[in-house]
Amino acid sequence: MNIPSHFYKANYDFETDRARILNRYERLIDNFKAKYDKKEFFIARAPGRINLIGEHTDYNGLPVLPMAVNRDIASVFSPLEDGKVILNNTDSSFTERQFYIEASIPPYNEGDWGNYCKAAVQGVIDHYKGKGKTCRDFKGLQIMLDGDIPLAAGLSSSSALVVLSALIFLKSNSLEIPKLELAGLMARAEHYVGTQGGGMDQAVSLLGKADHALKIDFNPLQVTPVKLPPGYKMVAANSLVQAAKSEGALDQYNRRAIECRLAAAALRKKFSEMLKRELPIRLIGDLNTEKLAIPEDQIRDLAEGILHRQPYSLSEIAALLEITPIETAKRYCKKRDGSLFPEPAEGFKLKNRYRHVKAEGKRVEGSFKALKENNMYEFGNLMNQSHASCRDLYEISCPELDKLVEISRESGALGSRLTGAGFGGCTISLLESDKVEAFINRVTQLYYRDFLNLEQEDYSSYIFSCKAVNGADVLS
Ligand code: NG1
Repeated sequence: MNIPSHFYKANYDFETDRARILNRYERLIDNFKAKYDKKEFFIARAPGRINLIGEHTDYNGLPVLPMAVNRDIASVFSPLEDGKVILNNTDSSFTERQFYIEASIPPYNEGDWGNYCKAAVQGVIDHYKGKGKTCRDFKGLQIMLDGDIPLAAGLSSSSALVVLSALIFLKSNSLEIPKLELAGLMARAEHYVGTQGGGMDQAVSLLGKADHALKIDFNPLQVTPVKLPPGYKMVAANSLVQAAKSEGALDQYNRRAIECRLAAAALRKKFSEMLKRELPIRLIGDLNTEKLAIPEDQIRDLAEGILHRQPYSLSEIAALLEITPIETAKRYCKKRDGSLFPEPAEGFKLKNRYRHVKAEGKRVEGSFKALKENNMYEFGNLMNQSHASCRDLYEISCPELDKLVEISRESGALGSRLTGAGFGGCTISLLESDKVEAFINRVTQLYYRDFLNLEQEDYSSYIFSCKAVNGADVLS
């Protein structure tokens, strides 16, 4: 199969990285042929992303501003007549997974890489359930994968795998779901793995556009591309603190989502009492002028007065909501398996979480405007403010990320912040294009060599300049 050069050009930094990219696809196809002994196959890819700004706003119904990047999961696959799915990876540390398509696919253990593919297949068969298809109507597939998105680094390798699995499963069954609809479907489908995430990652991995960032709004999902001004680059740097959602970070992540739901519930109750009508508020993002019919600054002042700074206990929130603590836990603190999230020893920090989310939503709007006006100094300032809020109010940073951000700013970045869920993973920094090389050299010296004491030949998998690329696709 000949891969057309426009595929490489839209999805990679082909001018500078040509040999590596060609070699990667060659290796992937060879691996597929050797493993499955098949000559007919399809090729597909799904990119990771960096989030320029808008952290932990998506599951609160507020916008985000990410871009799909030139790091992805590529695959070679072919349909299988029986309903079996076989997954392999060119990286042998991801050992083979096999499962059958059935009405309710049992997950592997928490954190297993095969669950991301299962999540997508389950999401697709559920989608077709009411549409005259049963699970026995689906063909399976055999897949070889190759990924170069750093893992557990906040660049969404997990959603890339979910999105890719959905696309190739659909293709194997000659089915198609419009990408915007598929993005919403896969956002819900990924909850299968246990995260209570929003819809940013799946949407940008599917709908990304070369040389553009996407402003993504939710409820309903809407995507607005915005051109990235020439002359600037985003550089991702991995703190090398693993933020694997299969470990502690999963609980930390879900706890933030729960705190936000509780803050929205408490504010709904109080605002409904004040305005003497039942308000349609489920998420922090619903607390807006449109729904409350009062100006934004009044909403802000009232919310400031309602929520107190000290952390809340479950029983205090229950008393505020006028329901029992167990009912409160069942409504707002449930895990996917039905068990209840334990009450954190330090309590639920409703006020700070609320403040971060509201202000971060505003920063996304400000950044979108700044991008459109080519005002990259303003954009950099907003990135810096976002990091401070992620660190102080949302508490998703860590000493290494803070250090990396500090070094990045001292090394010429116009703005620098953590990207993605936090608790480790990557930072992104905004640079004038002609300063990128010196920046990478300096950060390599000050962070990787001096701070982490890491001596090696090549640091290019840790710190790299990002190109905005197209969303996921299947080459046919
Ligand atoms: P990453 O960084 O990929 O773990 C997570 C969520 C996003 C969003 C960000 C924080 C998933 C799949 N992804 O991203 O929806 O909430 O955190 O902004 O849950």
